[in-house]
Amino acid sequence: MRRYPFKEDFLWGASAAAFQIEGAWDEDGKGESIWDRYCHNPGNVANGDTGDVACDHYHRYREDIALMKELGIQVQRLSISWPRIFPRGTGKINQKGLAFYRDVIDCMLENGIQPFVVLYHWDLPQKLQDAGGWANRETASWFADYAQVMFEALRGKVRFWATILEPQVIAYNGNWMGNMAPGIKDFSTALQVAHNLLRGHGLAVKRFREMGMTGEIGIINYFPTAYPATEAEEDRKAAVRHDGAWTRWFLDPVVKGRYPEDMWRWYQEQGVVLPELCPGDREVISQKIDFLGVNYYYSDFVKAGTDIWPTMVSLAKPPVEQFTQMGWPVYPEGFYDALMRVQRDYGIKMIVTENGGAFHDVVNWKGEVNDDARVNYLHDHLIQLHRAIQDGADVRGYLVWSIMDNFEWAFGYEKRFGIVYIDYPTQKRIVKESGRWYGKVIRSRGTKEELW
Ligand code: IFM
Repeated sequence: MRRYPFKEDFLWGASAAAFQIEGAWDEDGKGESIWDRYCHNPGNVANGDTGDVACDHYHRYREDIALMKELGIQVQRLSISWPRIFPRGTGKINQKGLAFYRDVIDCMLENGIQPFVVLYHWDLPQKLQDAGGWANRETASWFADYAQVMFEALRGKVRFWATILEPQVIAYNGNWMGNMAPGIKDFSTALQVAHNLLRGHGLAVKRFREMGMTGEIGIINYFPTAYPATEAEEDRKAAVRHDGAWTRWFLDPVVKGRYPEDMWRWYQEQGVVLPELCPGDREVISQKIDFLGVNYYYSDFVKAGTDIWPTMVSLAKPPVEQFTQMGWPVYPEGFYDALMRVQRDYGIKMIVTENGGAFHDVVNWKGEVNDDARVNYLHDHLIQLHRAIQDGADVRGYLVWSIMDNFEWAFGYEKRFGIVYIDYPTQKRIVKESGRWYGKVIRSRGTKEELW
């Protein structure tokens, strides 16, 4: 038996997002978001599910925060719903929306939980989408104005802020593949969206500094490690392009102040219309950040091919035995590699802001959820995290996805990621085996042999 002790000041917690748990989609003056619109259009989301009620966290946040405390959560990541604050995206503030987040954060603080606030977790006000969404350069400035309101409203209460969560998914799934809101299918639009998301990020960081905010600010990216499927040179190059599209395109401008040249050239050769770069954009995007949020779930095994244009790659069958309910390969070594790679190529302080798995959970006759598969997933990934830290990765915290089952976007409620089970018809919460196990890891900082 081995032990995997983490340092005393290592931060342990969990994550969730406004649209995925809050519900109350049109209450107390909230405006429509692109995800409300997307769900309400039949055929977009599995089983016709919507975010209208979700986990009803809007009305049950006190109960949920009490549960977080019981589990030993030290840091809880939440996101702010932009249309709750600005129903039309800009203009008049909805005071009830602000009051809700002040109450949630005060309640976390009273319970000894540090709030970690994400400003944009995908629920753009529909009014702004009607004006072109993130493809419109002005959206970045409206985002900074909204961020400024939140900085002022929560000044002194929040230690960790993140601007944009997984810009890759917003740009690609929402605007290239069209399998998420707003459902657009155009690669050039996706790159323009990506550029404005990064500008919005930089403008918000600038405001944060100008306002003399205390605490730390960063951006959260998604890191599927890209491995060549074979040793063939063309597969190696394909993996470099896949990584270029999903990781470097979004991180190089922020940390290194420029888009990756190999990808820029490749896209030109493929006839892609590249984003409009204006004077000053580079400087705005590359504002100094305090940490990078790393989300890791699985890795990709890549070969040269024609399935995915414009990168000209195909995805190979992963060499693993286990897949999650999402069909994602379970590959904890990819987590280690992702963290080491960020350390090597970007040399930046990290917080793991999401890691976890969806599995088929059942409530047994005793009313318990014995989710051994999730315990194993977390166990194996935490061991890799520990290894990466030992080997020099500067990782300061780990937040599991997710504190509770929730609305998994186009997959609806069927896919369960929580360490707390939600019985949607009754809204009853049941702490899963993984929640109890994770609580013990937190309390012991990984020092207890029997946990491993
Ligand atoms: O549920 C999502 C979350 O909103 C963003 N990161 C990935 C999770 C699992 O798909």
